[in-house]
Amino acid sequence: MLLEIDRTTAAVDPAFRADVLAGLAMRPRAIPARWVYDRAGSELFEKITDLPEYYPTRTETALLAAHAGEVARLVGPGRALVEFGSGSSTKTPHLLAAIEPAAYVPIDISGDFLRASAAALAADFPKLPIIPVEADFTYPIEPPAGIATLPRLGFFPGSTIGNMVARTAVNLLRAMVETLGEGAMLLIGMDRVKSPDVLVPAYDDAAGVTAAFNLNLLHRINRELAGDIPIDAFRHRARWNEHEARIEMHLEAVRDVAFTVCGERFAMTEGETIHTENSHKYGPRDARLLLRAGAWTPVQEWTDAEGRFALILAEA
Ligand code: AVJ
Repeated sequence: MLLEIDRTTAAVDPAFRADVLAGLAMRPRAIPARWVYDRAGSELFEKITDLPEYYPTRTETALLAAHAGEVARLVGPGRALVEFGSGSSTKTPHLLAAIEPAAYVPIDISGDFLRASAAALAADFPKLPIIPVEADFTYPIEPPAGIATLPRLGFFPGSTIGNMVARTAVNLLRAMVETLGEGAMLLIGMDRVKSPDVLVPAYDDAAGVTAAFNLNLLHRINRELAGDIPIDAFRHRARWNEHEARIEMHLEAVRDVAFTVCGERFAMTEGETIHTENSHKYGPRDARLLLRAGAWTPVQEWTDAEGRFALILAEA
């Protein structure tokens, strides 16, 4: 029998508490994006990927479907495919079918998601050794014994790298060189700089799913950190920051508001925001420069007809 963890009695996550209390005390206020992705947040993100305004997922999936054969030719046979932040792994089947790797190693910080998607893939690829690793991939990871001697191809789709500021992104790319080892290659998805007329609606959709995704952070704080934040005092904001070339998500106070989190009092004035997520966008040169700074050499790249999204293959 498999028992669910009882979340209502679970202890306060000290890292969540520390990040929220420090972030609310900071000016401007900001809470790291990783806390938006609890179970409810991850489910809302899955819904975002189906929205008409949110082009990245379907554009990247189409690129993979169209070019997986060419990727296979460039990376060669017999590699272990290591996917970083595999989540629900919806894009992976295209790649697995084309490159026929010697093993598949999905790495994710959320064990729940990891096991469910590994089980689904196992049904479709019965002969493929699947070795899930529950870990934080922002640090180098000791590869599992099953792939110790295999050359590796890293897969980092979804423009997840866009969540990070350049310094953090470079550190992560360098950690990936360590994790993937000698002769490694990396297939990475990066969203491109484009008109704010396309970008802003992608992060502020008409159906309000992205708003619910962002506001979920306040619900989570109330639930897990004994908060009394009045949710209706906040609205979702998506802003294009031209200077930083990124979409920023904020929670904006629509009136003066005071609340308590973990026994600490906070007051915000109307119009003040809590910065909750960044989504950096990269022009073609920016993308290649970031990869080089992260110790990777770009080999080949594919983009859609409108140049919205890029899939880049690089070697260590
Ligand atoms: C999961 C970070 C790639 O930046 O496009 C989408 C997150 N947030 N809509 C992105 C997100 C709001 C997404 N990433």
